[in-house]
Amino acid sequence: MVLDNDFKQAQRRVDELITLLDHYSHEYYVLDRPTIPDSEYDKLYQELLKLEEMYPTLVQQDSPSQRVGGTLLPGFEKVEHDLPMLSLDNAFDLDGLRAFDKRVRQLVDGEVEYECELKIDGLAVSLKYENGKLIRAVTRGDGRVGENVTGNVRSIKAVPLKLKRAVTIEARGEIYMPKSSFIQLNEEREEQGEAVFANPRNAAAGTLRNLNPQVTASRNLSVFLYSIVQYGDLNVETQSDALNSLDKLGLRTNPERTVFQSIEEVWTYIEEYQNKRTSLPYEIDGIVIKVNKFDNQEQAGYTVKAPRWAIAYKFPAEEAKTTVNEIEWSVGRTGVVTPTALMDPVHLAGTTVQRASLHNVDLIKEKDIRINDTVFVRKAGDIIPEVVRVDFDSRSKETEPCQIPTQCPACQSELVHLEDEVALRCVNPKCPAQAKERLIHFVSRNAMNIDGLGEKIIIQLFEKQLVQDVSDLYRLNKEDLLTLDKIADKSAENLLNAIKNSKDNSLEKLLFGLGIKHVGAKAARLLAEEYESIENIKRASLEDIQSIEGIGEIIAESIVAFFELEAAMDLIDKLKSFGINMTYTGVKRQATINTDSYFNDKTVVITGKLEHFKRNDLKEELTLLGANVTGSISKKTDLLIAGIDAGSKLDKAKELEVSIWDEKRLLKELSE
Ligand code: 3B8
Repeated sequence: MVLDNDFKQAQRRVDELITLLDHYSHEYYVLDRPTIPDSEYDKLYQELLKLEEMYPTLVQQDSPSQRVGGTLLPGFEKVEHDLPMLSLDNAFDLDGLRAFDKRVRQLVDGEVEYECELKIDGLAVSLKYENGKLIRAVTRGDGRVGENVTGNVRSIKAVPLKLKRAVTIEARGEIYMPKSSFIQLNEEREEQGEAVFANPRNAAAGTLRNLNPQVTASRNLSVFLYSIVQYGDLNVETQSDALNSLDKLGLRTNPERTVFQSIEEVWTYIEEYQNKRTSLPYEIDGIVIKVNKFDNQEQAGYTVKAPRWAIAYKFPAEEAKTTVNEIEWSVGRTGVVTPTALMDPVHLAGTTVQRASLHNVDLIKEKDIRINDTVFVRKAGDIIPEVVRVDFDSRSKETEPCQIPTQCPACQSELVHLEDEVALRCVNPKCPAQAKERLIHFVSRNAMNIDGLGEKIIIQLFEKQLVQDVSDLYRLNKEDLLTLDKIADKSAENLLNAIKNSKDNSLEKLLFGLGIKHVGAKAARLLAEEYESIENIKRASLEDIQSIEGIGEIIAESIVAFFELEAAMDLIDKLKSFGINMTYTGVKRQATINTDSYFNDKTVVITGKLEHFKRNDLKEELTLLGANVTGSISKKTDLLIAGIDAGSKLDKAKELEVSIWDEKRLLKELSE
């Protein structure tokens, strides 16, 4: 068969594009050192998509376009590891390390060298490459048999689908979620009425073991490889050689590694990283110490469970002990009932902690948390308080397992477990707690942004039956407001004004404010930009909505379901009758960068916990004002925005004399 010229040309270009894209994505995701702007990358990527669309036979298995298979996996296939995935023995102090060192020296001839690595707190996986191509990714499982998660791992951009050389190897490493992605993910989930993850490790596990690879693709997982178990033709003699070879093949390794000649030197490394721990962008739970030379590793050998040539030093956790006084059950906007432990206040890593979400019933049962228990708390992602475990030794005999409610704490209707959700839900559409939460959400900053209408006022309005649903806000008059605590003439007028002004908001604020399940601020904006009016959204088909870049099946289904609800349509009609704008009045994103703003061309870093903003939204807002928002402080940084518990970035900013603003200052500047 004679191939026509166009095809041959396309074929060459596709190869070229894949090589280029792989190269840039390696720089971006593996080396953290991009050399071209994202827009340029996207241009090349779009060109590839177009060619692949024109010539479907040119779609290669390892093309960057094939990272996300859209299909749902039918559970995970069990796979037996060629070589078992062992775990590591632990040491908890210098004595434990000295004992390890002594044993190693008894087993090994000659001098011993130790290679030290950070112990990443994620999930172990094994990656198999055949002739340079990723063919299989398997979790550790029980060490002998793991789960085939290839589909999901293929969507992690830090995992190359193709190595720089056509080798056949098996590499192992740790998949993790960066701290900032974890915090952002939880903020988004909370906003969308979904259950949040307890810590980055759980979030990574939930993401990797999600049956929809698109979900995995949409969350920011990454990987560090730490060993090779099948070497192919690689010629390596030490652990440090092995890691360097992984680098050369394009596999991501952690750079914070060092080789030492004695266990005393190893201890200085441990102390150093114990101090640096909170400033790293990912969670570590210790240091792994490995005999560096492979012939020495062989001499040391293995137990059935673990190598004798390595040990994990576990950091003493930054934990505090306190007592659980009460478990509070609260009902969210979407009816999810969430338990929170109320505890004696205790000082932990810079703040006082007295509440910690217990997330769901399964977690309470699993950890067997009871009222009056002494518990250990820590901060997940360095910010979010988490109950780690119960101190069973100090449990008194009188405690009883925590009572799980069967009725809604607000409306007493029967609670349910929907499908395979872990969440306990109140499904009463008239539940007052949900109505209250919906109101609070409706007036919040990213929704209708009604200034001055805080939670306390909403609760009063609701309890005095002045408002039932969000449309009633627009019915309020001055006399109504004057019946509330601490509201005088002037503040009543201000409130009425703020309510009135909110009628002119652009569609995306209303859409977000309606609290449609899974529709966060970002999805609302995409919908508003695409359809421009609520009528158009109502008319749109599932396929149509789903075709919007950034909106998946789950969101699309939820939107369609919402607009089919009679109650939803009634509410929208009521809002319309009060003159609430239902069209998009914003300017499409690209055009809105404001070059007059203070932030234009400034390099800005955001750190710590923010009270007034969702981190992601703030980032977007500043970007629209022309700022370049980055993750780490350097000489190029113009401004640090420091929330609560700002930590090491704040120190570094001070050191480099970077301007530092707190949220108050930022709010002031933004309102000007
Ligand atoms: C042998 C070597 C298990 C591990 C290992 O960052 C073995 O090396 C292991 F049987 O679990 N979490 C690391 C990490 C974990 C392991 C490792 N190295 N850096 C980690």
